[in-house]
Amino acid sequence: MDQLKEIAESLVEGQADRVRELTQAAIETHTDVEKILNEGLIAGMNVVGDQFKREEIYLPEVLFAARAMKAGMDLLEPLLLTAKTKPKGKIILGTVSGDVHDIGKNLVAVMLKGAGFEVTDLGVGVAAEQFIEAAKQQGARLIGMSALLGTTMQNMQTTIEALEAAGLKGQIKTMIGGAIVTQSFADKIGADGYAPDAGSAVDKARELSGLS
Ligand code: B12
Repeated sequence: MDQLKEIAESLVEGQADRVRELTQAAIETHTDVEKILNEGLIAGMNVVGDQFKREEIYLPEVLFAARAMKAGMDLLEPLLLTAKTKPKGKIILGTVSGDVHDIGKNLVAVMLKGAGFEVTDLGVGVAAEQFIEAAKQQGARLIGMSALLGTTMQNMQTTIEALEAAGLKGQIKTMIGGAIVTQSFADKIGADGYAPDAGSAVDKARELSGLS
């Protein structure tokens, strides 16, 4: 079977050890790292997302798949981080309050670091004040927020409103993403930018930092 397809299928089956083995083998045979990520790991996670939506699988299976994804990501991350460029600016990143989904946010962090950004990742369940405090402390001009739940995406707006109340909107820009987020939602809540995936998150961060 095609190597990348096998990674995707093993991820869907939640076999972390197998995903680690296959990812290592793909790296050793010089398969393009972004191809391993997109056509192996992310492709597998997309299948998991569809199956979960159709209720063909349940949370435990999703958790196993998430663990398998992490096993592969741990190997790819150092390779994605071989930054060829000098620092491009600072960004504060996190998943909003009430939300534990961090796979996509972690990918965005890896790609941003790879592109030369200095990333402070606050992790998951990050409150508005934490985003703003960190940005002030680090002198970052950009905050990136991730949300995957209908019930937590409003928390992105809370951060933007808090920035406005502190007189910092415009000075500190906001970029949002996550499977549930759309450009029209970003427009509605007054976010400065939206990106649908980790690759375009880098382009958007460059644009918002005045680097493109
Ligand atoms: C894995 C997963 C989980 C794992 C998370 C593990 C982890 N460490 O992240 C676990 C099992 C813990 C989980 C729990 C839950 N989940 Co869940 N989960 C998923 C699943 C299957 C995949 C998400 C994922 O990792 N995708 C892969 C990554 C790479 O994609 P991504 O996150 O979209 O990120 C990309 C882009 O969006 C973008 N991006 C992401 N963040 C950012 C940030 C910025 C700044 C930018 C610019 C871009 C960007 O770039 C990324 C890379 O390309 C989705 C299904 C789906 N289709 O999304 C459901 C899903 C998100 N979960 C869902 C639900 C309902 C839940 C639970 C409430 C279930 C429950 N009953 O308990 C809990 C909530 C827990 C909580 N409080 O957060 C629903 C949400 C529905 C909704 N509209 O609200 C979904 C959509 C499934 C479904 N169809 O029902 N889940």
